[in-house]
Amino acid sequence: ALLDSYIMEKKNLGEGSYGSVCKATSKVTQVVRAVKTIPKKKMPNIDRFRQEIAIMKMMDHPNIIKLYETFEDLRNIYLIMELCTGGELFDRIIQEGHFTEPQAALVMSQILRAIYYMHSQNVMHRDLKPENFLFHTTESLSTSLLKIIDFGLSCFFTPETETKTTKAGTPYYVAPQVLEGKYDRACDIGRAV
Ligand code: PIT
Repeated sequence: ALLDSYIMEKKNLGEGSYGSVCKATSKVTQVVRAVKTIPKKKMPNIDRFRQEIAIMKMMDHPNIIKLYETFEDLRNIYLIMELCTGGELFDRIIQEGHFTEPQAALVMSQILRAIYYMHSQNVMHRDLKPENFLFHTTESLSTSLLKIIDFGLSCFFTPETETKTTKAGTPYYVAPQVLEGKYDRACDIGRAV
């Protein structure tokens, strides 16, 4: 069980649409991870959740959060993930007021690399927004890696042939073709089909 292998901290690392995340230290290796705790009671759709885990376990890219292991007890399911301490891209944009062109280029190239990789694995994210990119460390923008999080709305797709109809995403950011109910992977880059 989780409690046997990790020491969990009480303080929350972050709170998002994805639930609450805190730090935990492995008793064996002392490595510090992020743990997302999901109460089973609040789980509307177990199959969706299983798919989220399957997708995250597949992903292996420097700009996508890593899922290392999962635990389950009577009340909760726990996801042991890579620890990011640098906060959301959203907050960094607000703090800085504006980005220089070289800074924006660094951010965009990391985002596009992650999306290109995800799509090459036939996975679309469907909820990309500045809240769902975390900086790995608190170092400067130019030295800290960006990581995509929250695969709660992600799904598999069949390239070239399949169009999706499920309306998923966040109102302020969702691509127009998603609202129209006919879209493909291009919804992750905002472009209409
Ligand atoms: C961290 C630090 C933090 C939040 C998270 C990770 C959240 C990650 C996450 C990733 C997912 C997901 C839900 C939450 O579905 O403040 O290291 O893929």
